[in-house]
Amino acid sequence: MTPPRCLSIATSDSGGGAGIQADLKAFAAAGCHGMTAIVGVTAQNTTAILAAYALPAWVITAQLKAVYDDIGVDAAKTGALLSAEVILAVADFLAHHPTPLVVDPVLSASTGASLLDPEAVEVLITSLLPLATVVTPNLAEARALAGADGDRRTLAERIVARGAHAVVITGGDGAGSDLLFDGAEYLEIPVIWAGGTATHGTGCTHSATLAAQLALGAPLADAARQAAAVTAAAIDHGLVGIGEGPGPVAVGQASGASQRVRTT
Ligand code: PXL
Repeated sequence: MTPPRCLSIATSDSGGGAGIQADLKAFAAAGCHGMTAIVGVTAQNTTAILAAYALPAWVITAQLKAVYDDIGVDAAKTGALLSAEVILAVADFLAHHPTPLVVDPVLSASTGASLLDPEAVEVLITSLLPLATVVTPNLAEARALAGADGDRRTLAERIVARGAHAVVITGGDGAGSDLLFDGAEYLEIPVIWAGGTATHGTGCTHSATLAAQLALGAPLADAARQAAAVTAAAIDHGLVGIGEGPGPVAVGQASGASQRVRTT
C-alpha cells in the first residue's frame, strides 16, 4: 500500500531538533512519506541559532513544482518561513495547488532568535492564513496573529475572522490544554505531559503530526487530539543528553522504550 504523502515547507535545523528535520521524523512516525521544500537554512545547535539564510524564491518554487508534478501531496505544513518574499512564493504556489494545509506561524525560536521578519507577519496573515485548513500558533504567536491581546477564545475568534478556517492554540505555555476553534465550536484538548526539559522541536512535531493525520484522512478534531498526544509523548521521551541546551523531542518512541543516554 502507498503511504500518504506529506510535505514540509520549512527551514533546516542543523542540530536535528526542529524545523525540517523534526517534520520528517514526525511524518515517518505517523507512517507517511515525508517530502520537503526547504525555504532556508539555520546554523543551529541546542543553545543558539548562529545564522539563518533564506533561499531565493525560485529555488523554493522549483522544489514545490518538482514534488507536485511527479509525486503529489496529500497534506502539507509550513514552518519557519523567514521572510515576506518566501511567504509570497509559497502562498502563490499553494493558491494554484489547493492542498490540506497546516500553517505553523513560527515567529521565533525558544532561544528568542527571530525566524520571521516582524514586517512579514501581515503578509503571512493576508496571503497564507486564508489557504490554511488550520493554523497552529502558541499563545505568543496567537497574540501576534490576532493583533490584540485577550483570552484564548477571543484570540481564536480573531484569527478565524482574519482568514484561517480553523485554529489550534497550543498549550505549551502551561495552559494544560490545546484549544481548537473551527469557526463554530470550541474543543479543549487536554495535554498531559510530565514537564520534560528536552522540548526543542515541540511545535514542529505538533504541526507535522497534525498534517500527517489530515493526510491519513482523520477529521480535524481527531487529528488535533492525535497531534497533542504524540507531541506530549515526544517531550516525555525527549533526548536530555543531546547538546548543552534543551535537547530535541523524540517522536514515535513506544512508551517505556529504552533510551540510550550519552554519559560522556
Ligand atoms: O520550533 C520552531 C522552529 C522551526 N524551524 C526551525 C527552528 C525552530 C525553532 O528553533 O529552528 C528551523
